[in-house]
Amino acid sequence: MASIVEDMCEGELMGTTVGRVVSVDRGYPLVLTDEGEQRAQHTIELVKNTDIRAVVGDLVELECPLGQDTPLITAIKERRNVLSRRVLVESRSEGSGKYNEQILAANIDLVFVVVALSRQRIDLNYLERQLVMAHQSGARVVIVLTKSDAAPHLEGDLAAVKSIADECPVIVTSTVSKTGLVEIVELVVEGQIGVLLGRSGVGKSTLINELLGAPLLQTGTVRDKDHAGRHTTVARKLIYLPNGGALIDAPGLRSLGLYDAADGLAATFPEIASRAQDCRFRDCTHSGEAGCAVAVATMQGLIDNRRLDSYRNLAAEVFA
Ligand SMILES: Nc1nc2c(ncn2[C@@H]2O[C@H](COP(=O)(O)OP(=O)(O)OP(=O)(O)O)[C@@H](O)[C@H]2O)c(=O)[nH]1
Ligand SMILES: [Zn+2]
Repeated sequence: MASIVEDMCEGELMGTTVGRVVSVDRGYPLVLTDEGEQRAQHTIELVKNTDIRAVVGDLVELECPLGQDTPLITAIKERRNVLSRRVLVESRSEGSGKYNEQILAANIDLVFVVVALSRQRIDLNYLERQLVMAHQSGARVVIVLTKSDAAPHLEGDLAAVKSIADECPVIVTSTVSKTGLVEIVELVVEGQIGVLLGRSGVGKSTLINELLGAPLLQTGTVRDKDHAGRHTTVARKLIYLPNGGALIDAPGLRSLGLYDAADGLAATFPEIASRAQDCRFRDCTHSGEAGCAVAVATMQGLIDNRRLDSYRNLAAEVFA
């Protein structure tokens, strides 16, 4: 790695190179260029007075001034789209917190919403939260149901998932029986970037390792009692597959707060969003207001009660 940096720094100021951010390690983006991966840092001008920082998936311009070991990121190319969540930021001055957007990845073509099959039935409310976030990115959304080798309710779970997201492709996988792996690779064609979004322990890293044919990512064991993972992956990392496509492993995010996700909400609940247009009040929350078209449709059995509750719960967060 040192020799790459030395080569780049040879002579006067080298020209600008463009690279892809493949991970961010303690604030330092790791950037892939034709010369390999290099640890880089933002120029002061770029980050002064802004929260803007390079994230995984970003295309950045790099320069390496004479006498400087670490290449400098002088610009972040305009992002095609982002996958983001809402995080609570402690504010020292005000003594309280405020919500901010945290961009998890940029310039993505696919979001794989990953859910593990198990003895327990799928948590549809949580799946809907993941779908809102995924749809909000504007990327193509694919649901991946992992661990089919240990799935006593496969048929029922699959039917439940299809009943709430019939427009989304669903891929059932197992790294034990090698099921569904080809289907995933076929979606992430050369030049495309997919993100794996799922709870800790659902098998994201194992899946990527299997697709690579090499144990690049550390994987964890799942606690038997509650099937929760141990958050083995520490940083988001973009990994190139042999076919030239790339996958970003987003480690088990403990919270999936929704940030500015009205479009994602409408895309996840089309049967509610379409009827909400006929509600008397534009800001109707469908919680008993007069002239609520969603309530009428629910009474007619056209909207499922659980779906409406889930929608209201997520909408309260989105429109807070
Ligand atoms: N039976 C079975 N177990 C699997 C499968 N895929 C992964 N596992 C197991 O599930 C556990 C968690 O897998 P990981 O790949 O570490 O999960 P992860 O989603 O990357 O977790 P984080 O990195 O914490 O977000 C490991 O013990 C894997 O061996 C599968 O297809 N079948
Ligand atoms: Zn209404």
